[in-house]
Amino acid sequence: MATDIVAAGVLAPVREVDTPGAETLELQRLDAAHYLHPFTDHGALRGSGPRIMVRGEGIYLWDSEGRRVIDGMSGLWCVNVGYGRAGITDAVAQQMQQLPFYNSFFNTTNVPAVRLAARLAELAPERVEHVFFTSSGSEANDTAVRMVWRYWQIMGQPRRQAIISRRNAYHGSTIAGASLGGMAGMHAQGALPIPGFHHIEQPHFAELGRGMSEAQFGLVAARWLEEKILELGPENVAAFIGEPVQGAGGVIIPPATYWPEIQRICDRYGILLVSDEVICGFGRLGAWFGCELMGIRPDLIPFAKGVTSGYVPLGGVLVGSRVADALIERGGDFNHGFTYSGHPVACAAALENIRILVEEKLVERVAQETGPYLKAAFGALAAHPLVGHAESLGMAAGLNLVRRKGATVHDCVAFPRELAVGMVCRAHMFGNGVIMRAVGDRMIVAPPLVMSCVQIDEMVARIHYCLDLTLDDVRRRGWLGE
Ligand code: PXG
Repeated sequence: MATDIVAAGVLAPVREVDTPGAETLELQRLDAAHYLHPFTDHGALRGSGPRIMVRGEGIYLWDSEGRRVIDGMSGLWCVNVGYGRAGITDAVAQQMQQLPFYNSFFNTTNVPAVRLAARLAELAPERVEHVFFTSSGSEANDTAVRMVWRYWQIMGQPRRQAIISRRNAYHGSTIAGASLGGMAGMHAQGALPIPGFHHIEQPHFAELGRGMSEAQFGLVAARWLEEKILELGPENVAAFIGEPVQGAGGVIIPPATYWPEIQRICDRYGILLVSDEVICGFGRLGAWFGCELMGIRPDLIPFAKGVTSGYVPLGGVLVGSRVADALIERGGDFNHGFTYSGHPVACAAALENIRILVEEKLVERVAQETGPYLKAAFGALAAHPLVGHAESLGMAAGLNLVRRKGATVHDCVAFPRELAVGMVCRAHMFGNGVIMRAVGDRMIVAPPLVMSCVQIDEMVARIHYCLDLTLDDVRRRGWLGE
């Protein structure tokens, strides 16, 4: 089967490189000697040597050995308009020449920051008219936390400090971001979460919904929030934060009943709702913001990544009228900000990026054309013997590698965790022209929004081919338990 796809010409063969060239080897040596990578086992990386990406165009990347690969992860959930956009590089170059930097403290501002703030207010949901800029998603979430606490002080309820999040959420790597996040591996490496951050279970139907319909499970999962609020005392609870669809946690798409019930519970207890749109924002799910699809009205919307398609770092928090009115009319000084808040070059990149998203109707295209196409093509991978289930929303998709398939998602038999089958699969993908992320044994993609239906076919064919290679591999290793 695997070789048939290659033979049929669906897949261009990927050039194998046995011995990297001298420059690649030199860069790998320097990398091992000096560069500490994010979220990386440095000892292991030293053994394998990193792949060096040197060029991008559209949905493709090229490494230092000239091998082409489909960037199934949009850089890291961010290159929404694809690589090689001259409009963004021109906008950035022009702004650098005109005014590379000035701060927004002390009664000053700059043109791109003002224009971007106004543009974001147009794109944001109703009653969201203000924005606070940062340079990353982590800083955006730190800012959201500080705003939440300040809001309740202004409102005369300073005891409201507890923030509720979810297990397996990802909200960044700063102290507040990692505390908000529900990643056990991060918490285990320090005194995290810091006090005041609480976690409930995630709305993960395949993992936790046995014996229920999806709709029932959505309500049950949302009510874990209510239980936690009552346990902490509503008078102590400040906010709930969640990603509309959990990204780094594995593209976990909650049942349709989940978010409306979360909104009802937040309303009932007066709690602020924060929709972390660092991944879901700027078209990823087929809407400008994921909250629009989930039927919620968040008070704060942290964003980053897709706002500039990653060309230049930029993040921020969209601030709804409830919090903005309190901060502006009653708050006085808000003692928070970053040197690079409203960086003119980053804001210029964002303005051009948004112009491209609008001009090429990329958000509508994901909603109406490529998102549904990916859903059908990627969903069909569920027929593969190694795949338990596969789902997607917009341009974010995930499938589960299983030892044995079952009649329902709850009857599939998982591989023992320690076999790390996802990493085996990821290596096949990486070696065969497509970048996929492995989250345990869940394989995920979030390709650039410019990916066409023909390119979706190419990506899915490669994924299928690599699933075949992975199946052969795990069978050879005796891991199927047959
Ligand atoms: N919130 C969400 C929902 C994110 O996905 C952040 C906040 C933090 O953003 P910064 O810009 O500070 O990184 C993120 C980041 C992965 C992966 O492996 C995902 C992210 C970052 C690194 C790795 O999927 N998301």
